[in-house]
Amino acid sequence: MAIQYKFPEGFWWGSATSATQMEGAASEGGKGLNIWDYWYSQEPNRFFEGVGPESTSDFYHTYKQDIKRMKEIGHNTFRLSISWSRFIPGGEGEVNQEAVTFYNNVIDELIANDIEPFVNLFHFDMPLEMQEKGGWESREVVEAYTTYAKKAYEFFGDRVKKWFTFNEPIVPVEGGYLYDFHYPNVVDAKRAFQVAYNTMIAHAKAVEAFRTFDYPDSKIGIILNLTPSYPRSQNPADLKASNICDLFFNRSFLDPAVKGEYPKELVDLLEEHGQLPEMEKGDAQLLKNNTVDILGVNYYQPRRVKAKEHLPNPYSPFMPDWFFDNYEMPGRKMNPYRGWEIYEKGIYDIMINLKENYGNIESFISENGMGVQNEERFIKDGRIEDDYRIEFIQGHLEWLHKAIQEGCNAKGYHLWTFLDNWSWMNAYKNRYGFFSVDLETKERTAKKSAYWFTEVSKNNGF
Ligand code: BGP
Repeated sequence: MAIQYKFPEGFWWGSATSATQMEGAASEGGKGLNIWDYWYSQEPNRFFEGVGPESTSDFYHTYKQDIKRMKEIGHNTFRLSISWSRFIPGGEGEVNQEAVTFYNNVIDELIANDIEPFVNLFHFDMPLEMQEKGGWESREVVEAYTTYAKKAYEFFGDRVKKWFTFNEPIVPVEGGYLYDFHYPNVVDAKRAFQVAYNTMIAHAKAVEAFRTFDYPDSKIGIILNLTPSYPRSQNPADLKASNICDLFFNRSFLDPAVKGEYPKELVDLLEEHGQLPEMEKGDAQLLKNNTVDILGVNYYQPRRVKAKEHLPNPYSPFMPDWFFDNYEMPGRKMNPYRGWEIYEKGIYDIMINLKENYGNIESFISENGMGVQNEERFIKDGRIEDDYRIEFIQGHLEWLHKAIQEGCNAKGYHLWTFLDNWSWMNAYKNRYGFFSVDLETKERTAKKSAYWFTEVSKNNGF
């Protein structure tokens, strides 16, 4: 078949996952507790069907065979995260030798299979002791994270050439401090902004530390979930709502990470409402000096917004949502399981924005995917026929291809995710993998999309 969408030479084909969601072995190998282990022990009912993070997809024990599977379906790159509480139980102090052995084995096995490891340092999984010290509200924790990052570079930096400080740093802000879907389940915008700000400081310090190492062909970046804010209409009130949304949910991390400074409009808005976080002398310079080399873009769904229908209750806690309402566009295409709109062109709009407003920074799609419930319905002859997922990936790749044709600096595409994995409060509700996982036996079976992806990677297009 003729290839209609050919990608640039050396395009990164692969997938992404995170430690807590995939490794399992939560109380093995000397791992300390993180906030997920703890929260689950306190409130198991808040997790879909009461399934917690203790064994997830068992990658800790099966990494060898799993990496072989990655190779078979055409991965040339793969993103994992290091579990801070596994590597340094408690978050500070001694490095855990069993963790060093595990991550060394994974990294070496990937490289032996010609799969470049992309390593992320923080994917929502704060060590419990660090949370008890105040989590990202505390500068002490920022320092501990910086030390952890240095240790990771020291132990693995000779082989890992792509590093990421954080995955979607805004999600713990939203989940933990605004909307009650991550521990510590606080609802307090002022604290949320402090968490967001200190996370950025931790990020910049980790970038700064990275550059003291002599790894000349390595890069460091951050992974952000960039969700375009589409206004309902061109009415100035709708435009204003979408602009504020963009400031809160995209530019709050994108601008400091890539440009080294916060948008003035955002700072002014927070100041006007008495919500500015505490800053320290030297922070602005730190951010300015430590912008990223590379940006990972996670994209699942667009955000559609409109001007508020009603004035916010002045007695309610301050929220970003004081400035906009979500807009349910009639006829929008939905993934009903996850409740997310599917809008493939969003990927193109993000890339054009990076090209036009962010110096066309080197980037890649670091997550994109479709979570579907009860996929067993689609089993035919022993395999899940996930044509909907193929269609989803293809639709997004077509727009990514167009962006690249127009000069965007996008280097790859990673699916979320390789194996069905544990999705936080949703546990195993929605499945995202190229491979399904039987939760009883942990047996893996390739879905139709895995075979399709093998061809795409082999042909460098479709
Ligand atoms: C991203 C996260 C992942 C993953 C994915 C799917 O936001 O980086 O950790 O979970 O979303 O979302 P969910 O698991 O909520 O369905």
